[in-house]
Parts: sequence; C-alpha cells; structure tokens
Amino acid sequence: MTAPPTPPPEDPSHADPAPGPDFVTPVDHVFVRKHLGIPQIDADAWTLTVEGLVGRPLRLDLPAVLALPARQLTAVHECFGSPLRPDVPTRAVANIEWTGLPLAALLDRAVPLPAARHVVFEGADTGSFAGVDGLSYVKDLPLETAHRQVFLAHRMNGEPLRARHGFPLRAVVPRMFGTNSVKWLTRIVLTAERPEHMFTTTFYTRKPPGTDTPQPVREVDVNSKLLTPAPGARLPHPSVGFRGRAWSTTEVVRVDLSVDGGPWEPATLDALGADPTWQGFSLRRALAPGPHTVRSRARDAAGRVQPPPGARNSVHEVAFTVTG
Ligand SMILES: Nc1nc2c(c(=O)[nH]1)N[C@H]1C(S)=C(S)[C@@H](COP(=O)(O)O)O[C@H]1N2
Ligand SMILES: [Mo]
Repeated sequence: MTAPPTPPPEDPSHADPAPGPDFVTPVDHVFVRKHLGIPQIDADAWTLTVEGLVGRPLRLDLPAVLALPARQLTAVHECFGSPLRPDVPTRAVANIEWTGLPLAALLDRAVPLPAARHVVFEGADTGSFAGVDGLSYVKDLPLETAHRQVFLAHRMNGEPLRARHGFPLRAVVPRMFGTNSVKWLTRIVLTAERPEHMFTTTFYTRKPPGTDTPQPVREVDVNSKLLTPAPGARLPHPSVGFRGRAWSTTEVVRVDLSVDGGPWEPATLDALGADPTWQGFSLRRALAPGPHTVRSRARDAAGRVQPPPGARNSVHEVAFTVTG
C-alpha cells in the first residue's frame, strides 16, 4: 500500500483576484484553475463526441455546436479549494452569465442505452498531477443528474470563452462545485460504472458529517462572503455599510450579521431569481471609532446554516477599523 500522492496547490502562479461588487463577475476577476495546464486547441480541428452506451454516437465540430439553439444561464461558480484540505475555507467564488445549451439536447439525440448509468466528461488538457503522468481531466455524474443539470457553455458574460476558461466549450454544473465543470470538453462517455480516476475517486471526495464513506465533491455548501468592508479597511466614522453575497444549492432565505461578537441581526437579502445565482445582502450600522469585526452567516431554504469557524463553509469574518 503506497501513501496517497500529495497534490500541489491548485495553481500557485495565479492568485485569486479580489471580487468586486458586481452582480455578474467581470471575466478578468474570475479565478482560474488548471490542474494539467492550458491546452492549445485548434478550433478548426476540435470536435466533441458523445459515445459509449448510446444508440447513436455523435461527433460535432464547433460550427455544429454553435448552430444549436442557445440560451443564457447565470450561475454561481465556486472552487472547492484544495481537495487535501477540505475544511479550509477559500471562498473563491464568482457569478457568471453563461451562453450555451443544455447537455440534455445532445443526450437525447445520442439515445442513452438502458445500461447507461453515468456520464463521464473529459477535457483536452493532459499532463501530470500528484506525480502521475499521462492524465486527462475527467469527472462524472449520474446520468439522471447530468441530463437535468449540465449546461454546455461556449460564451462567458457574452464573450467567447477565453482559453483559460475552457475554449471552445466547457461543462457548467449549476449548484455544484467548479471541479465538476470540465473545461476544454472533447468527450462525453456514457458508462455503466463510475470511472476510477485521479479527479473522480482519488481526489475531490469528502466524508459527509457523521459518516465514514467518501462521497464525490458535488453540491455546494450554504455559504456567504462579505465583500465590504474589505479585510483591514479603514472607514470613516460613524456609518458602516456591510455588503456581501450568499449562495447554496437552494435559495438562501436569511443572512445574519454579528458585529464584534454581538447578537445576530438579519441583513436585507435579495430574493433568488429564476437562475441559480448568488444573492446580495446588506446592512448599515453606526459604529464607534476603533477596531471591529463582522461575521456573516447564511441559512438556506433546506434549513442548512453556515457552521462556526473550522469548516470550509464556516461563517465569514472580516476585521476592519472605524477611524475617529
Ligand atoms: N479540463 C479541466 N476542467 C476543469 C479543471 C481542470 O483543471 N481541467 N479544473 C476544475 C476546477 S477545480 C474548477 S474550480 C473550475 C474552474 O473554472 P475556471 O478556471 O473557469 O474558473 O474548472 C474545473 N474544470
Ligand atoms: Mo476548483
């Protein structure tokens, strides 16, 4: 039995940009994750196949994909963080307007066979990770989940996908961690069993609280992020405006803030629209000069609440100073 391989940090060369107050995150401010590097893709030679346990295998070139009826989907996009440190909050999160098509349109054309249970997504990036060579980036979802939820995007905030975000086509899985949203998508394979792979069963698994069975990292946790004040900000006396974003697998129904460890007070919270976006919250308070902290805690429609510090989606705390 060899020790489990140690993955490097996801992308040490690319620090997460500071999120702005925008509802839709500008492309330049969206984090970038690449485990195997950015592949060079020749758009004229690129194809997408739908194969495996299907009655009618498909191969589409880019003009064929772009000719399919397109629609928009705005969705929160969150990186799970390092799969080796599943309890460390990262809050690398964005909200993006994708343009593309539901995977269901292709699955229905390909006609899944009765034995098909899983959909495997593979990207064009290849390389080594955690000391293993010859890998590609592979993720999988149950067929029914993939049919219902997966979106195939070719535009991000209205512009063609940039190379680093998966040009020319990527999967987007709303309500799931970004690790499931395979970039540089080239193959979709229907299978009877889950694929054993670095990014499916070795990494990106976690044990749900109270269990000892690792599950794939899929649905996001209820979470919130304070955007203003920024950590360490110095703000003029006396009125301080708190603003942030909250998100979950379902609607966030309440966000409470606590200043200096005091009682939780409900913030004003934007309702969730038709799309699985994040939701804005705000609260204004008069504060005395000096150092302060503020914490945000979201609760969703399923009754999930952000836990105290120590979990990856723990309450978010920001320290700031009110000047005299
Ligand atoms: N092909 C491929 N897809 C990938 C990855 C990757 O390394 N290769 N990283 C995943 C991870 S961990 C995340 S969080 C998202 C990040 O998408 P972004 O870089 O466009 O923000 O892409 C996912 N899809
Ligand atoms: Mo990620």
